Amino acid sequence: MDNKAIARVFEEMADILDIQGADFFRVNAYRKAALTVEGLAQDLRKAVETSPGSLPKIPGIGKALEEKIVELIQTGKCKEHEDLKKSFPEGLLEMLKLRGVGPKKVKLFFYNLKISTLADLKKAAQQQKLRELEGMGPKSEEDILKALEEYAKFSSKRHLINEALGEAERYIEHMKKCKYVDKIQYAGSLRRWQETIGDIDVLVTVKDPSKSAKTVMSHFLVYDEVLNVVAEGETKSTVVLESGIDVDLRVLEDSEFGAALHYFTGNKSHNIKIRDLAKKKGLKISEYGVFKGDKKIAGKTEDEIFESIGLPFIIPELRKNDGEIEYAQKHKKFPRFIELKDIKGDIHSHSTYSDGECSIEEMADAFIARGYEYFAVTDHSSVVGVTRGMGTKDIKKQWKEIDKLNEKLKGKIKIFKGCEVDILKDGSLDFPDEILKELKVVIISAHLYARLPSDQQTKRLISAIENPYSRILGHPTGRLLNRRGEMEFDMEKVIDACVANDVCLEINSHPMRLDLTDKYVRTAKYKGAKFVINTDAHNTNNPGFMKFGVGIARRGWLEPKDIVNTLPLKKFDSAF
Ligand code: DGT
Ligand code: CA
Ligand code: CA
Ligand code: ZN
Repeated sequence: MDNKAIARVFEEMADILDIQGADFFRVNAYRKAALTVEGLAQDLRKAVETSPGSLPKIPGIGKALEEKIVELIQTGKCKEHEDLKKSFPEGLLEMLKLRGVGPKKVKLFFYNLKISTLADLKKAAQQQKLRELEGMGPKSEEDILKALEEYAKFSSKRHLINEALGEAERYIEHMKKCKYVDKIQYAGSLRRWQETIGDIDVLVTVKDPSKSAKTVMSHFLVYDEVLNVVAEGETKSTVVLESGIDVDLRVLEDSEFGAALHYFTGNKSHNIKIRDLAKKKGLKISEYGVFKGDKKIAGKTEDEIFESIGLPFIIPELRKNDGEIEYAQKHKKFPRFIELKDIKGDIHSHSTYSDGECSIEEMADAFIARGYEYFAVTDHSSVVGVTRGMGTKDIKKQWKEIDKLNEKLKGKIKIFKGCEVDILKDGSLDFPDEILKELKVVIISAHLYARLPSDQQTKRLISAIENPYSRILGHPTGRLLNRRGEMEFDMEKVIDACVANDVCLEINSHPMRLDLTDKYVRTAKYKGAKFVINTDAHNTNNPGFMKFGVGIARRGWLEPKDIVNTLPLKKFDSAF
């Protein structure tokens, strides 16, 4: 069991305990342990193998958790986890994914009506049994049916990009241990940084193909995490990993690597257009190379492929056949698009003042480690979840802590005061002006009332955008990938209102959100909008999500100048 699998076990224990009503500290201890383990650079499995039964000292992991980690590594299981699972139907964890359903409701349904699957829940709602329960009524019963419908519609077999990327990187790591592997690269939707991934495509070249292609292929099949071999061939195989993700591997000749990389990066529609363009020039493009008659004129690198048909290199993120090829033909050169290194700070983050898992100081350390010059603490206002949001008293207490930390961390990082303030039903904000005016970063977000009619939703959002204290529209569509669709509203009008009121649009980098998505980003850019790319970090690992938001921004053709948090500290402080 590797670090990631251990973290998954702890996370599941936290969810189960949460539903069972264990106290916050116990639940959070597991959540934090999951985080810590996942974030460790060192492979715990190896540590236990070298000195059986013991672990190196890990900050934040006490004796009891340490024993569980050793147990997990040595036996693949841990008794407490198994006991928790025994006492607990699996379907309950899935229920947490429904809109408006948290541990409290899961508990209510389970202990009163023995509802333990989504199917049970649907039946009970249809039979109007839910409305009898405490705190429920016909309206909330109706909401559950809608949430179930939504979940059925949006849950899919596509994988979130962070999961797919993690799997791909670990697999490639494994492949590199085979000494015959030369070049290796993932292609497909993952290389294009698409927000969800169907399967992982990996391309590999082999040093001495006639002798060693077979060895490379068998090395691919013996990977620890392979659950099933779906297809096995000399140059192409497909496996399913334990996480449920499929991986396609292709073994190539070095002379065709560029052509194959271009072909398997796609997308299909881009490929077809490129092929047609080549045809017009009397060339033929395939996954093996570019050919003039029988003569191969390019194939080894992707640069060569583009060059052979008279185009500049097109970054994978743009390859969607929505204008990139025409642009390349016309301008012969692309602007320099945003890169991760351009980001100077993250201005949407949470701490234990609301639903974050870590203290402000712990978060500060995580942002310092990324080399940022600043970040903003933007905990929730009180409407969300009621018990976990901040009231006026809390936020004033938080300011004092931020002031102290800014003293302490002087020269290392600057912390800005902020808030992710809820947009109320009528478009007003969930904090009074006397609070808002003290804040540098006011993110306005709609978490509730996602189902208002489109007209009303548009009005609501615009009226919040027009509030003079609003600076950023947070995760604008409210979608959750594989779970919930977008709120319905007139996007063009909302973008126009943002431009008119100098409110930035957020690209929320959380892999479950990736909101705004690229097509709206591009629309907004041409309307003159400004953007921020944030991670909405709720713990010290989440700042690592930034690259996914940057991927979306690149897919939306953004340059550094379009994005406010590329500004260095001084400029940001004076300009924002
Ligand atoms: P995914 O896996 O659904 O997230 O999306 P992709 O884009 O990774 O698609 P996948 O894995 O089916 O195929 C990888 C690439 O191979 C795809 O982006 C383009 C190329 N490709 C696949 N099938 C065709 C095809 O029929 N024609 C052309 N021109 N290219 C194809
Ligand atoms: Ca794919
Ligand atoms: Ca594929
Ligand atoms: Zn939010």
